[in-house]
Amino acid sequence: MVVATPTPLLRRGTKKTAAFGVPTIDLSEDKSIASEMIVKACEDYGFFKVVNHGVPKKVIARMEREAVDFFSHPIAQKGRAGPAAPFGYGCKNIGFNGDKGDLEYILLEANPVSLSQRAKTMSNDPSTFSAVTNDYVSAVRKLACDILELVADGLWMENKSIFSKLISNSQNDSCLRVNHYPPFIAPNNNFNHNDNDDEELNNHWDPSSELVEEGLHISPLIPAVGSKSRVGFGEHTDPQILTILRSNDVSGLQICSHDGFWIPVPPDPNEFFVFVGDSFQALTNGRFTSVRHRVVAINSWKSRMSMMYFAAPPLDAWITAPPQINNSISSNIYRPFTWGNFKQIVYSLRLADSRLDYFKNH
Ligand code: GA4
Repeated sequence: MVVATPTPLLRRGTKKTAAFGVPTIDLSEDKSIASEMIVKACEDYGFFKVVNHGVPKKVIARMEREAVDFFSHPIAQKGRAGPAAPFGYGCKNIGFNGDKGDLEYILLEANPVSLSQRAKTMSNDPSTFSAVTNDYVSAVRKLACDILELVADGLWMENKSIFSKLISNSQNDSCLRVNHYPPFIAPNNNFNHNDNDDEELNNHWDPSSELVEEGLHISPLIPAVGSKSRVGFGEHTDPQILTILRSNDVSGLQICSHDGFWIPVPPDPNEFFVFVGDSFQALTNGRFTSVRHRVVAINSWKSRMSMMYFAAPPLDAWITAPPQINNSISSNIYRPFTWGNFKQIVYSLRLADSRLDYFKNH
């Protein structure tokens, strides 16, 4: 059985509110229904959740343990794996153009050679770190390929691996990111995380002053004077084809609906969330749209940790819609570009920018 939308979420007391149930696809059941539902979710939201995904619990738990262990180290030790340029350990700085967020993170190239090199700066036991990370990457890559094959089926493509082959290619440029957001306690109960007003970024968090107890991070109270909420990771779309996200049980993720509502997504540590990226939007000639999302600090004593696998093709792969893609628009919206061309634009712009606009046919 394919699970339809569960409990709708209603947010009150905000300017823009929305009712939304995360589209949920059960991958263990009937393929033709699952592929139809995935295509619909990609068209309507660019976002969905998968259950019965086939990624072993052990693989997830081990990856989480390695990441918790890494972030629990003193800042001086973590700093040895940084600064992120773009790979390695980063704290508050995102990208190269001044974007900031209230988080620390690691960004890793998702291939065994780079992982084993990087592991030397990340762990006292590099071979375990790279083995665990490789296992996680292989499992989520398999999940991403399964999903892309279902999409090809749902779009009536003759070649079912037309999308999946891009990310299973040995030269794929995929990466793995682990984000760690500090706990946040709003002052005076005056916290409204769904507010669409201008938000101020409160950058008072200092990871070196954090107390760590068995993986649970308790920070000193963060003065949020003058700010209604804190931005963990600012709004953006992901440039790649598909993103596979898993988080612990701390909320904060919000997605933006096509009509401009910010919708909180309840965390689900047992399942994966899937995001359509910009490259998938181009590959489907705009039939799918990449989902804008962000992470805001939610009242919680516990830190949020999320792991994202960004599935990308090789640098020289062409991103252009195959002729069989049919949508209401007959001509190609975008000029063909390689993933390498696109990445250059991505890194020259700010986090929130709409990068695909640079490749639009006029
Ligand atoms: C957003 C999605 C992924 O996290 C990421 C990010 C990348 C980075 O952190 O280095 C970028 C951002 C992301 C898009 C715009 C540029 C590049 C930071 C930034 C400001 C790893 C990616 O591929 O693009």
